[in-house]
Amino acid sequence: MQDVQIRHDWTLEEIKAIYNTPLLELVYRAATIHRQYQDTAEVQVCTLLSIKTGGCPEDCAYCPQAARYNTDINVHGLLKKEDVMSYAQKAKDAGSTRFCMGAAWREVRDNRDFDRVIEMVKGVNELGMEVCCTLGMLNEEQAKKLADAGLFAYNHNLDTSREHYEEIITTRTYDDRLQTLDNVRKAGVSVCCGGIIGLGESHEDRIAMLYTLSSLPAHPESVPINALTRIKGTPLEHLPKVEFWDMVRMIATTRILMPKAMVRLSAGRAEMSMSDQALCFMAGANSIFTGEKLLTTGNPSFEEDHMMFELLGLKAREAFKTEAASCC
Ligand code: SAM
Ligand code: DTB
Ligand code: SF4
Repeated sequence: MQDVQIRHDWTLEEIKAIYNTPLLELVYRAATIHRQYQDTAEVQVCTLLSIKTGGCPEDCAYCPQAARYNTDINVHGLLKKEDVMSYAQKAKDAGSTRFCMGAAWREVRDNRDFDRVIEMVKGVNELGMEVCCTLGMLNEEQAKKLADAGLFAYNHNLDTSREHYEEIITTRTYDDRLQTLDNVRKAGVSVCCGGIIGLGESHEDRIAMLYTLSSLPAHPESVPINALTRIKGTPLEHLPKVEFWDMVRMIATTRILMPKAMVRLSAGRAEMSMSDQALCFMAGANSIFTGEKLLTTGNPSFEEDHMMFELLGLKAREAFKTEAASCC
């Protein structure tokens, strides 16, 4: 039964009213929509791998991979395809259906490293996994090359509201981000785009980010919601920890605004109990990153997630299932 219209014209006032609904009522409403559009027994299981870590010229204030901050990460150049393939196979064997390769690049360049990433995309696609990349900005031609190699999705986050953005990143604009999303869309690649909470933004900023996402001509097929992982050496290391309840509120609001999207409970799971995560799934989250690492920080292990799925009666969503994810 799908009797709620998909809307692209939510107003800021409407989103504010949803976001400010008393929490249990909000969770109930989101859970109701979730049931109408998604198989609530299923959670998408994705695995991340940082294929090029650190040394990034950008100034994203949350990120340990920016060269200008003094952080304790294992900096390395582009991994070899064989190492990427063996990690992807391990992820597949552990039940993961989407493999996301991240590079600490400002943008994709037409060079040998990009050719190597194309080969990695082909290889992981041949494993029968949904391949995702997050490589920074790209143009339409580069997006098409990735699509031809078998790229399924591209992750490029808005991160926060347009208003708060300049407090966080000055080396590229909000419009640059929207342009990359448009280039990805034009290449026929599935869009993965969400943000981070806990960057010192206001509730209005969170609402404004959701407004931008839900006003896009097509909703992103995946919307990752990250809690800031506070990393020593970054300008945001001393910000307060994101309240778990704020994650629930954000997830539930996202689910109501974009019923067909996969809403991904992303960074922050390592600090959540199983019952915290269960409430996030109840509120409409239906995707996670699994595997002991996100890009540079810790995440629950495959084994812990298997136990959680068993306990909550969840099963991994199969790869390339499109009926609930194709957005209008
Ligand atoms: N360099 C590429 C880019 O920025 O587009 C791709 C990799 S970048 C690390 C991918 C995303 O990870 C960022 O846009 C941000 O949303 C998320 N991220 C990075 N550091 C984070 C942190 N400390 N806490 C939460 N999310 C973070
Ligand atoms: C997304 O929204 N979250 C992931 C993925 N897309 C690339 C990254 C989270 C990174 C958390 C900090 C780290 O591990 O470095
Ligand atoms: Fe570079 Fe991406 Fe980190 Fe920004 S988020 S500093 S672009 S790796």
